[in-house]
Amino acid sequence: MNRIFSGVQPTGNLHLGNYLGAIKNWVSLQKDFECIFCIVDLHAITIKQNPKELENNTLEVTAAYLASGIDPEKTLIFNQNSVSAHSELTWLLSCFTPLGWLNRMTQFKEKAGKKKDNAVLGLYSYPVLMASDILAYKATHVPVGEDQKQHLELARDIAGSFNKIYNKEFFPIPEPQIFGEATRVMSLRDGKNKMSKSDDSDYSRINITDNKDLINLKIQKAKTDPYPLPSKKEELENRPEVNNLLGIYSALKEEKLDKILNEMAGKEFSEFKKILAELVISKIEPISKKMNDLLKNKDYLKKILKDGKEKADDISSKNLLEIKKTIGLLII
Ligand code: AQP
Repeated sequence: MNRIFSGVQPTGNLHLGNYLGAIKNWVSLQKDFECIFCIVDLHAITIKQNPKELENNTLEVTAAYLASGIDPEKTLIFNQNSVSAHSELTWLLSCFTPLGWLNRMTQFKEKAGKKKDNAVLGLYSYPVLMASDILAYKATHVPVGEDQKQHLELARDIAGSFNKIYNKEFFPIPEPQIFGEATRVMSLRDGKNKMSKSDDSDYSRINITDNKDLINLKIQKAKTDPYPLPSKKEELENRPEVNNLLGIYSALKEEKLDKILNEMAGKEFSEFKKILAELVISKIEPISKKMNDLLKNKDYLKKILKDGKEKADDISSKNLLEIKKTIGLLII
């Protein structure tokens, strides 16, 4: 049986990268797969969070899921901390994860920066929590943006190693699903850095909650270069900002980049940016309006999370029990 697991951290500033790299793809996957989409609040606290904001951001991501088209009738939506199997399994799997594997993780190196000794243990073991999220449900597929590929590989290694130690196909080896023309949406200010929630410049990203005027302004101000738009993919190689804007356009339009290049070749950026801004607004504005409506009824959002939690608890607690028995832990 195929089962999908993925999540978004409730760390504020949900952006176009999160939408194109993750949420938009999830909406289509619901048709063919059993899906579990989590709001990964335990991952969020690996970086210092303001308690009130964390709570609000959790509801905001829930609203963004629903407003984008995730259907709670078909799909499980819940917040990670409410299902204890995630934390419990993290301890168990951390006993199967060599430090050498974790030492290779580039996200830890980037986020801990030069002050590695001050970084918290949770930031270091973040990928084990991510492996637990997936393996607690024996998920077979994990749709993510490019940036999470390395963490997913670690989850595959942990699953494989556990299976080998106990000589059984206990965990399916989860497959990454990386879709579309915008698997890595880059900053609007610097095409070499990914669009990110934590970038100090708000002009580096399009937030899902940005209004029409702000989206327009951010796209007009987006970094480009003095040359017209090219006609071939190869000509994009040394033009990361142009590549990024065309990738965003192509992903939102749901058309191949080659087709977009054909249409746009030779245009000036002033003209392309207008067309791009219109498209972004037409896709993002309805989501942000719906989100605002949903956020007026927090009890409804909490009810969705509670229903999801109950079903998620049911699946994950059974798997956790099996894992404990496999390891030889005495269950009283
Ligand atoms: N720029 C991106 N392009 C494509 N996909 C992206 N994702 C994130 N950024 C991009 C995908 O969004 C999903 C949820 O991500 P997350 O909430 O775990 O956050 P993150 O990856 O930590 O996002 P940020 O914005 O990069 O946060 P900071 O600034 O804190 O590092 C994932 O599937 C991710 O691949």
